[in-house]
Amino acid sequence: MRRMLAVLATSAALALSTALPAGATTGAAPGPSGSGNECVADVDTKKVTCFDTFREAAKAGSDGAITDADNPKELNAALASYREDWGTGRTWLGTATWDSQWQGDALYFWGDHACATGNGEDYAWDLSGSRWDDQLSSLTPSSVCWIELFQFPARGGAKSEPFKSPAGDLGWWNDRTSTITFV
Ligand SMILES: [Ca+2]
Repeated sequence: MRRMLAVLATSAALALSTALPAGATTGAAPGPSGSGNECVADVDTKKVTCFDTFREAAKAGSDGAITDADNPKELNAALASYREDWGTGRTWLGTATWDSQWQGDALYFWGDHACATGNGEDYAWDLSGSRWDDQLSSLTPSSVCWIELFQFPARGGAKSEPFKSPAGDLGWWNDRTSTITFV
């Protein structure tokens, strides 16, 4: 099992190094491939792929390393033990959902490292030009990143306080986010 995971991690790193756009930290997300409502947003490649179930999305986001997580709690636990074993690997950063109380279409953000300690931005995702622009209504930060929202594309307009725990109702921010960042 460990050997298989190591091979997976290596091939994922190779795939990443060829697909990573140089210097790109934001940019309009391309349309998703796949037909489900559970969508993986890869912050490194900017690719969105959708699935029918949380479990399938978690498996894809982790490049096949996590095969049996059915909710954020199970995913956090699986990733924590994965990091203990391997020290690194694909990481779930947080989730944004279309409706309040974590209902509707979900965008699961994945990256190649956990957010660094402190308030510096680790990742940004520009929602403008995608169907998620001005639609987010609830959030679930992972255990390794906080989430900050911006009103307009390219970190424009109002900026939220960091969301450090799940928020089922975004208040003023309901349907107003165009850039999401992970800090
Ligand atoms: Ca909404």
